[in-house]
Amino acid sequence: MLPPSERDFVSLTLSESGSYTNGKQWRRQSCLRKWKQLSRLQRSLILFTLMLLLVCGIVTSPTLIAHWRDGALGENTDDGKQPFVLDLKNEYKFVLPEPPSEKKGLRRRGPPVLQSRLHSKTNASEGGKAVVSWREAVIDQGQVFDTDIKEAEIQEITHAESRLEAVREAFRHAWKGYKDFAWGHDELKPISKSYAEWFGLGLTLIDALDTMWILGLKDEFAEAREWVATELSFDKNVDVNLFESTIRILGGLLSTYHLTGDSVFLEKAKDIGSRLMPAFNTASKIPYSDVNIGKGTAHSPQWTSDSTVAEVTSVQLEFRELSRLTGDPKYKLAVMEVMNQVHKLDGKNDGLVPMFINTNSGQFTHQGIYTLGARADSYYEYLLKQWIQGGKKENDLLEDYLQAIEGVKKNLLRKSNPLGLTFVGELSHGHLSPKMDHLVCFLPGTLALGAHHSLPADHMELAKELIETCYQMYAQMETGLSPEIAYFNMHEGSKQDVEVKIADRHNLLRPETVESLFYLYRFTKDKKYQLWGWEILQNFNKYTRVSTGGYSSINNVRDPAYPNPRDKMESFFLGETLKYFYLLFSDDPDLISLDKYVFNTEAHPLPVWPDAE
Ligand code: DMJ
Repeated sequence: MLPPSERDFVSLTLSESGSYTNGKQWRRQSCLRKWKQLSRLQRSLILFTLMLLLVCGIVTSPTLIAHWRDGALGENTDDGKQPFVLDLKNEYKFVLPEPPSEKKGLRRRGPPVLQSRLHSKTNASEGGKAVVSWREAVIDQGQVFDTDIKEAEIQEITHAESRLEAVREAFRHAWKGYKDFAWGHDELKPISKSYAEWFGLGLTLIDALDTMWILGLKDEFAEAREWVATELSFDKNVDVNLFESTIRILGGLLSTYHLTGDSVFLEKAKDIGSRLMPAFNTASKIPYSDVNIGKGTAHSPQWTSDSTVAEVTSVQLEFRELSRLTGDPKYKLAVMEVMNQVHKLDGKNDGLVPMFINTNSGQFTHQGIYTLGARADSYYEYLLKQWIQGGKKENDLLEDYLQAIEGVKKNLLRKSNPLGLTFVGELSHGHLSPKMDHLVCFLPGTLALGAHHSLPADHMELAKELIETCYQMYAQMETGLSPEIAYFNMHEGSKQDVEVKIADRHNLLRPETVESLFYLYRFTKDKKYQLWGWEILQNFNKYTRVSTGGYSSINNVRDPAYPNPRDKMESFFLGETLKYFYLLFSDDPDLISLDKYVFNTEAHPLPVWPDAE
């Protein structure tokens, strides 16, 4: 089989203009002659009948009416950018999913609260003499406006339900690929119909557990639970990355335990948690990056004794929670020691941290570069979230968070040209680079979460500006999907705000923008955030969906004719991206209430401690 880059694609455009054959021309002339031979009355009768048929056809056509309704709601997101893409070798192809049908709108399959809302609305409507027709449209038999349910409201609920169903459908499709070709392994390779192993611990399956629960996919959840109970073993001679295994595996197991109450997940969480602890046995107490969970040994990468700042400061939510559940303080003490040290360290710039920290000296290294992107991102996120998790009492965490946001405002914010988008650049030895990783798009959501928890209102204003920028990182690309890294134009007269270097044109199905859209929608109820998310979901379906199951990262967001699949579905697509889509399209504020849960950086909800209030 050829590698993806060598496969051929052609674009087919269906043209309406076509040349007639001689036979067709002859038939046209003969019809014209016959028409002229008819009397005036006969011609009028025929024309009248044709008109009548046309009018009846329009009135009774549900598709056309639905299309008009969509247009009136301004929801027609078909941008017409994508030609039909056909794979000549027929080995794989991207196919469009069936659009969620409006007719299916009133089916009752959503999460509990949404279901009851649908139910009560429909009942209210029945009380007002309305009936549900064979097409499930609500028909009012009395006066049109004498019930408490309006057609527009039904449309809106139907709309929401069909978007939720579209996410469930996307999940099922991704899961099918994982199940068929990668079951029990770390990641699906959907193009080659195989799998990739990272830690050999069923990473995608564990990352996806709580998503299945939240989406209400009971059958899928049951078979995954069975695998965890009977097949998952951490007694393996394997090196795992402390941060990645904490946020995906420990976080995933803990949150699934909380959602389900099933002790299988807690036992597995305790097992992996204790096996990761050797990472903290360093001279400085700043953990190593890697642990062998079978041997109980830990080490830095071969080429350095440094760890990444984001990694050592983004395992706290999970280990703190493990201490609370087990009653054993050793987990919390280890991770809080890291926070206490980083709190006191020299080398910060207005609260902004460098990207590396040494496991021997406990000092920052490679100083002078400050970013909210890779290697620093979740340090900021976890300052705020630990403060919320612990009941808003740990003042050092809050102080560091507030100072860092002031540091961002003072040192990293700039405006682009021509649209004047606010972006977060990187500071490199005093020089501002207009470079913004997609990873930075977690920030609008985090800022909005802080504002919700009574931090300064201007954090919310900044969040709104930044989410617009993150959306434009998608909208200004030919596929409507964001690159991994964007550069913003700042010069007067620029044609487009976002520029992309050739090496940065890939998209890994990352969640950050969808995550922030979810927070912004939850707190503002501004429908434009749902609309933007809907657009992005459709573009994932257009350009990254693999017909035989699964979704694939792509190499080129600038080429809709050949986005060039990378043959990898990252576990966070199921753990985070699809979960945040679902929560974004839900109008139920109690579906993982942001007053009761904090999401870890892999989208696994952990409880705000009940006794912390
Ligand atoms: C995830 O593993 C986490 O969100 C992490 O914080 C950043 N990288 C990926 C998703 O992009």
